[in-house]
Amino acid sequence: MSYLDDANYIRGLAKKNNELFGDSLPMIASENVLSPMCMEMLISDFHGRYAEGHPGKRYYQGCKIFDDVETKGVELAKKLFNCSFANIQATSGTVANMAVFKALAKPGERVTVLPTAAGAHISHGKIGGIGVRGLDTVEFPFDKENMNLDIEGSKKVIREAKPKFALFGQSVFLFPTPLEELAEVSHELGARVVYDAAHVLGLIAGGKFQDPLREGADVMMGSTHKTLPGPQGGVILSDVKADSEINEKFLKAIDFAVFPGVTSSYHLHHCAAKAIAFAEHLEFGREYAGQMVSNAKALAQGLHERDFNVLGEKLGFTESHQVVVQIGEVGEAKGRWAAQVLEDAGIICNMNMVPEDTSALNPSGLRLGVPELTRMGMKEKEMGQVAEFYKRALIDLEDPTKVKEDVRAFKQDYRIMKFCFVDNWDAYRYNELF
Ligand code: DSN
Repeated sequence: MSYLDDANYIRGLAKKNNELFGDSLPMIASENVLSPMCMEMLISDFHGRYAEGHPGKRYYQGCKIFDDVETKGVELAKKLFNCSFANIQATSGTVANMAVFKALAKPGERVTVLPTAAGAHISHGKIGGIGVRGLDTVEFPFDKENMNLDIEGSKKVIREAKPKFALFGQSVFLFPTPLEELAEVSHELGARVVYDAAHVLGLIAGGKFQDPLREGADVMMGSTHKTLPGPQGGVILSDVKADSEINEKFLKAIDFAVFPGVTSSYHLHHCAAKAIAFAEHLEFGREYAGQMVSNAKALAQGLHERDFNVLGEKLGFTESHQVVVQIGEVGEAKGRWAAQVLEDAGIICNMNMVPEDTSALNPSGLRLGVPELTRMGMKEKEMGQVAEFYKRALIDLEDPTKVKEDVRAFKQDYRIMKFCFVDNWDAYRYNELF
């Protein structure tokens, strides 16, 4: 008996999935598509190898060539973020967060965080990484009208909580964090300032959001596969210089928390692809980041003009790659319904909590992201057409299968990846691999 049919079944599903996303409008804000040069690293021999430690100091033999890869990756990361410390080993954004939580606080110690309904990542909460590390949390107040932290309220929280670290950064992230003021208060109390840049890493690197390492963050974590469109993985960055015993200890603690703390071997093929993604972003990131922000603004405006309740109106809807739409009233919890109708219409996004929601599983919002559409060549003009598809599906309640046909036809003109060194994504993804 052979299981070849099962193996081919999985290959067939992967092909179908490629076609599904190729024909749809993928608008999950945390997702992106991988450049051919990065993808090549994922199927290289690095995939099957082990390395533990740091370049030149390995537990395993056979790492000499990979040492050069990691050394170059770290050098490119430091250049991209204009900083003095980079660790590119974390296998995901959450793993990077876990390492920093482990390095900076012991179980039972107190930290300040944003609530999930205000857009904090799941790892910032008791049910996620913060809870796994056993940390005690006090939440910052959030201002829905400004879609940002309530600055005075947050200062008060920091002063009263006296946290080991103050954690900033969101997964629903429309506007830059007022970091300078809050970092000042944190530092006065001896708390470290931690900024989770998972979503906005590529915007920061492209100079189009905020610059946390210059605004007071001691350490910044990020995902390498969202607005910074590399392989799935994490990175930890800091501009703290090892110029005192305390700072040296701080940086060493971060490295030590990554390995042996939360990784053993750490996906060498992903590290190689991260290095290429950093090089591509150094080359194209400024233009790509600028276009993502312009596209998100254009999409928000297009939706607003079509009578959607787009949050953040007072400040121009968004300064990032995201748009948040509330469907109906908070109590109606229509986010799930809307996300399903959109999927039926060929638009893939996710339901999301808005600040007053109490249930993550029955929220009233949608979070929309433009990183992938931008990477596939769409600009402001196309965002108007995209907004019109939303209107047809959710306001006109047109038959979703009809909308889906039109989405598919529309998408055929956007099959060449931009902002990367080799742009034959179509050939690579659809023909060469299958
Ligand atoms: N949960 C992901 C997001 O979509 O924001 C990040 O890990």
